[in-house]
Amino acid sequence: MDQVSFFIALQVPESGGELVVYSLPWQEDQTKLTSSGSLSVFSKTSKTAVHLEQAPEVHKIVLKPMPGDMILFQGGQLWHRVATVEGAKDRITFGDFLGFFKDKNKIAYWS
Ligand SMILES: O=C(O)CCC(=O)C(=O)O
Repeated sequence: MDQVSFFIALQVPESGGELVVYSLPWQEDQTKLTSSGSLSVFSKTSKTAVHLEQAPEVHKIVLKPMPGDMILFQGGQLWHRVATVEGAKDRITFGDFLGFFKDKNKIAYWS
């Protein structure tokens, strides 16, 4: 694993906005099918789709950060989504990413 994401919650919505992280690793041949309220992943190789909320082999954690909390996770390696935000308050986060270049000699940082 050579990439990490970290997010600091600045403002949380009245409802929703949880970060849902699934145990399914991201792979090059996959594409996202849906994202509103759920997430399905389609494999171009096997031509099959996995509905992440319904697949018994896929586990998830649901994180609801409070303002000032920092979440550190493997955002580049694990399928994840942000639940639909409800109410008048926006969800505001400060997000950063760290990862190695291909030759592993340099680290890239972006936010
Ligand atoms: O805002 C978050 O909680 C995470 C967002 C994220 O992982 C992303 O934009 O890929």
